[in-house]
Amino acid sequence: MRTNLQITGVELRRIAMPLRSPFRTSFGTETARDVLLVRVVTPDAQGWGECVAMSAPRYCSEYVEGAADVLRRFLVPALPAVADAHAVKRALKPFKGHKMAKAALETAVLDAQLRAAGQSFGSFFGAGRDRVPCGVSVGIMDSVPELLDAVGGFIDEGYVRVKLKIEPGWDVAPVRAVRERFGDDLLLQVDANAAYTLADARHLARLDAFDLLLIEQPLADDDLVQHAALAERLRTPVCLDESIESAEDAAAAITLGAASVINIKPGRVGGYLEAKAIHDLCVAHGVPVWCGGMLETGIGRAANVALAALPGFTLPGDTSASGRYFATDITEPFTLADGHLRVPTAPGIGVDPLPEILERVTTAEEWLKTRT
Ligand code: NPQ
Ligand code: MG
Repeated sequence: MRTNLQITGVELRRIAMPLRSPFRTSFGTETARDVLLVRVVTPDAQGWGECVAMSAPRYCSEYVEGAADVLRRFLVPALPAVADAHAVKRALKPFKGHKMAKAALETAVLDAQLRAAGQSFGSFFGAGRDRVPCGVSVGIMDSVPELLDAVGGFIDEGYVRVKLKIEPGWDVAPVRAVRERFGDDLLLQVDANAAYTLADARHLARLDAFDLLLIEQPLADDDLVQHAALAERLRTPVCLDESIESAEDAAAAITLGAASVINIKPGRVGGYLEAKAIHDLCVAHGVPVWCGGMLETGIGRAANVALAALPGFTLPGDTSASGRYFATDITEPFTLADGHLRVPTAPGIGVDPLPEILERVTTAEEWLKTRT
């Protein structure tokens, strides 16, 4: 495979994508997705990366303007003139944090590299399947009847697993209602986005009655030790999302007993190479993983679906269809067939933005020169 990619320039593009309905979590309500796209240009191919940071630092410390700033000021200037994705990862390592900004740049380089070599993401990472089963993440609602309507609609669409967003005051009752309405066979899990403390352990143990697949990120991001203590007091398996920003974090969580399941989001951990390393570590330790979602456009979704096809991804992910979030995606939409999404097979991420739609949603463009 060709690994000598001459990077001649990088484009940062901001796009505004209205959400089909507001998405409420324990950290806030979103009505639109503010996305930063990175396009890497080389003589052989161009490549795309999607930065999954949100406009405000509520899910984690990163935010879109901050990601654009660190890319422009530090990360893009640090790119080697000739590189592949592994060399880019090494070149970005001296800069602390900013995993989502790094992931977008590394992914764009990997996409260009694989397009030049004629290899798909799935083939490069060792995907073992040509389609992946999909779950759906359901936001906090104003009432239980509203929630039951939403969940029923997603089940009718074919989603094979339902994840309910929870927070103090919206946990046991909605979970009980969904179980009662849709039965014990529904694959059901919850995500607290760090909304509880260890003082809530007794309350959270009430969820044990509902046979959930897992409870995701109940406590604060940096509370590995307290997650381990909580796990001792719950029958429901504890899954970590926000707490895991690297393979080292995953190793620590497993060693401490803080996570019996891990949600892998390539953006959160600095890219697909690190995501693959976490997958491999978890397979070695017998820890199941699944692919999270950050309301990606088709660009980010394509790569996530390829990752989710790796053998260690034994639980359905949040890799929902484009239509879960957007009336119009910037690529050909990902659609559910029998609860599954097809893994792209074309080179690189395997999809391209549709030029007219991309232009229509673009709010800003910026061209960054690189070393040559
Ligand atoms: C999670 N995602 O697993 C996240 C968090 C999340 C699919 O539940 C705009 C952009 C709104 C990104 C809301 C899902 C968001 C977002 C929630 C990410 O924790
Ligand atoms: Mg989560």
